[in-house]
Amino acid sequence: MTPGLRYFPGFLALEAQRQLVETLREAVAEAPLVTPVMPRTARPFTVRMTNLGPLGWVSDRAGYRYQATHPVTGRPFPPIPEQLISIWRGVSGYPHDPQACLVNFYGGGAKMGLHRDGDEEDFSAPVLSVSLGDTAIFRMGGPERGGKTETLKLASGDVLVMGGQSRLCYHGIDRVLTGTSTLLKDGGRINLTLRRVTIP
Ligand code: MD3
Ligand code: FE
Repeated sequence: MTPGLRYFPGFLALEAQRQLVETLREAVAEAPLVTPVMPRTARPFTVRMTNLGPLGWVSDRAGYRYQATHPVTGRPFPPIPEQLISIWRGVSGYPHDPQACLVNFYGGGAKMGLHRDGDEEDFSAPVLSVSLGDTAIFRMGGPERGGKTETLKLASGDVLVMGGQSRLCYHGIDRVLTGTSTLLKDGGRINLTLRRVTIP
C-alpha cells in the first residue's frame, strides 16, 4: 500500500452510520446536491455533490475552487457534523480541524475518473474519507498519471486516511456495486471527504 495511506475497515458501527445519514438528510435539505460540470467543456459529472463546513469544493465552467457559499442557493454551507469532526480528531493526526467536507453522492452508474486532489493550499494535512451505503471499487495509483494502480473495495462505515505521500496520488472510483447495502433507502453511495484547505 502507498506510504501514508491508512485504511480502517468497518470504522463506523451501523448505529453511527445511521445517525450520520440522518444528519446528512437534514444538511442536504439545506444545501441541495448539485450536478457539477467540468471546467471549459461543461460536461456533467455523474456524481452529485454538496458541501458542509466553512469552505466547499465546486466545479463549474470557470474552474475548480473552494468557496464559502453554495453554488445554487448562495447560502453558507451547513456545519460539519460533530460526529465527523471527532473522527478527524481521532485519526487524522493533524492538529487543526477540517475546513471542508465534500459530500459525493453516487447513484446508479456514477463513477469518478482518476484524478489528484490539488485545489488545497495545505498538502501537509491528510484527506479523510468516510464511505456510506453501497460498496465502491476504489482505484489508487501513484504520483504520476499512467503509473501502476491497485483497487480496494470501500464498504459502508469504512474510513480511509490519505496522508504523507499518498496525499498527492492519483485515485478514483471505478464503479459502485448496486444493492450491496441497505443503509440508504433508495440505494447508492455517499462519500464524505474531510479536508484542510488553507495553511493554518
Ligand atoms: C487519495 N472521492 O472527492 S474518497 C474526491 O469515493 C474523491 O468519492 C472519492 O476522490 C470518493 O476527491 C474517493 C478517497 C480519497 C479521497 C481523497 C484522496 C482518496 C484519496 C486524496 C489523495 C489520495
Ligand atoms: Fe479525490
